[in-house]
Amino acid sequence: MIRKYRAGTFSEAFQRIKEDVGPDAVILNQQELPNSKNPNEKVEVTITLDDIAETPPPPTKTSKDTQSIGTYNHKGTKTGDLRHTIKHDKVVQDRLAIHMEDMLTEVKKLREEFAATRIDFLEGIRVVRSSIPKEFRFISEILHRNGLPAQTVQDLLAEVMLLCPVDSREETHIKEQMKKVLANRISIASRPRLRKGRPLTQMFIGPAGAGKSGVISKLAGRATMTGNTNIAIVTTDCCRMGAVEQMEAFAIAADVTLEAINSPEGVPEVFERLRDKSLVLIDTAGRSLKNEEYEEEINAFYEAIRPDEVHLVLPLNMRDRDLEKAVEVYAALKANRIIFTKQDESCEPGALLWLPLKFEIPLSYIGNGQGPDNIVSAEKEIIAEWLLK
Ligand SMILES: Nc1nc2c(ncn2[C@@H]2O[C@H](COP(=O)(O)OP(=O)(O)OP(=O)(O)O)[C@@H](O)[C@H]2O)c(=O)[nH]1
Ligand SMILES: [Mg+2]
Repeated sequence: MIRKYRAGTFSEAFQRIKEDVGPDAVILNQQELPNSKNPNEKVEVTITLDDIAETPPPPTKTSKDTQSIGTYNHKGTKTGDLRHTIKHDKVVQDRLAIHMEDMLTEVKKLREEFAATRIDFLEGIRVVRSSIPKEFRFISEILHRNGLPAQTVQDLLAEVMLLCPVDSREETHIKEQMKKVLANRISIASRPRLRKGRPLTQMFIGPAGAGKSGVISKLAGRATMTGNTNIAIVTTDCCRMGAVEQMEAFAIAADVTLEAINSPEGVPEVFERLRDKSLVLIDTAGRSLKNEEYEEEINAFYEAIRPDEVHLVLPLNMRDRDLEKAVEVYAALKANRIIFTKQDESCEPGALLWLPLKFEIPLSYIGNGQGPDNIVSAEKEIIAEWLLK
């Protein structure tokens, strides 16, 4: 509600306002009325009785009275007439102060919430790391030590924890359950089947020195020992000095047929001769992975022979990243089985689990020494035991 007071002087107007309204009045405007003929209406003061003025009244100028009011106001001198102006400023200030206080409270609250969220987040990470119940820590350490990736270990632990409720967490029980879980995950190739009328053909490829020729002589030896003497070895590794001679020495000793093929063109003739064999093991040369000619050569032999199985031979003591790189290259060369050699020399057998899973190429054999008998068909339980040693 707005009211206007006219008086001869501002002092009179303020006096009347004070008498009428008391301290609640808020002065909106005050001005002189120079054109007024009435001596009792020389000034006009506009007030509002609402508590809050949306905007402060515009500052008044020029007149002596007004000046004096302004001076008073700024100096804060106590006069009954100025109380309203002071009160108006104070209301605005109070409002602003309350507003600022609200904002500060809000900012404080947000800061606290942010700090709490950050702590939760950090706690969350810590929980993941330290949430392995103490009974399972020993097995977690074994798996890490054996070269299994952290994520795989977490997954395995989660599965085993479900199988081992709180009242059955003895070390032997946990280990047994882990062995089962591991065995379930290990990827093994189906066993090769000999058939009548056509030989089973197994080709062996892989990096230089991986153990390809060794695997072939071990498998040939094992076959003859178990009564299958109708086998042959074909070697395409004819360029490397002494490679053929080395295989020849073995073939003579084991009484196994050996054929050497210089180029893919020689394949039909040789395989015609081997038509009645039950098993043909094909050796290849090991060359640098970056050698494109080598890739072409292996591809050309593959196309000419069309073997039933292509075994990628890799040493288990190779570093993880090198293993991955090798599989990337050789998978393109149609490898569909993985053989790990040098298991006896490796102290981190984790790749036996993660590599076949990652590339979806199952395991066939594992070489575990330099002796002629040091080869085993990949078995889930045996590998699971190695991973838990
Ligand atoms: N300790 C151990 N040594 C092995 C194993 N397999 C192969 N070796 C050794 O690794 C070396 C290379 O074996 P090879 O069979 O000649 O390897 P390769 O892949 O035919 O080699 P290239 O024909 O040159 O590409 C030899 O000294 C083998 O005795 C194994 O399982 N354990
Ligand atoms: Mg060789």
